[in-house]
Amino acid sequence: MKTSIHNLKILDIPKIKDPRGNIAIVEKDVIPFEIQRIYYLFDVPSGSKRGGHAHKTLNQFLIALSGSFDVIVKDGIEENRITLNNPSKGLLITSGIWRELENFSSGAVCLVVASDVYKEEDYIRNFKKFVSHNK
Ligand code: T46
Repeated sequence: MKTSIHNLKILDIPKIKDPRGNIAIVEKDVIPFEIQRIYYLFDVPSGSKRGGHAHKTLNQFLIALSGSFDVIVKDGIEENRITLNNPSKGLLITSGIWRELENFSSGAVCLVVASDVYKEEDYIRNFKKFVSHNK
């Protein structure tokens, strides 16, 4: 089935406000997949770009734990730029979507919750191949 950028969602992460500092909680009901891996991007130099690929089956949930960055999503027909800058919201990117991450602020941390362990064979790192794969 063809995946569209219109299927992507920003999800609210339940949070408890507290004068001592807020707490946001990602329990299994927040994310519509079983969590198999968590990783994070940090110390990203100014002007650096990450991503530049799609996944065949992997679903991911991206949170700007600190600072901000832009996620450009493409489905082969349309594209959209989403700025993540709120640690109590996350972007759900389903499989079959090309993503590029850029415009990282100083101190930005991108937490990624993933539906599977790392598998290089799940990546499509060539945009032309992605477009034909997604047709
Ligand atoms: C994504 C964006 C948001 C591993 O060995 N295990 C891992 O779990 C990951 C994520 C990466 N790696 C290795 C593979 C490469 O040798 O770490 C190196 C850098 O990976 P990559 O160039 O794919 O990093 P990004 O930041 O471009 O992409 C990553 C994820 O790979 C990708 O799924 O959506 O973050």
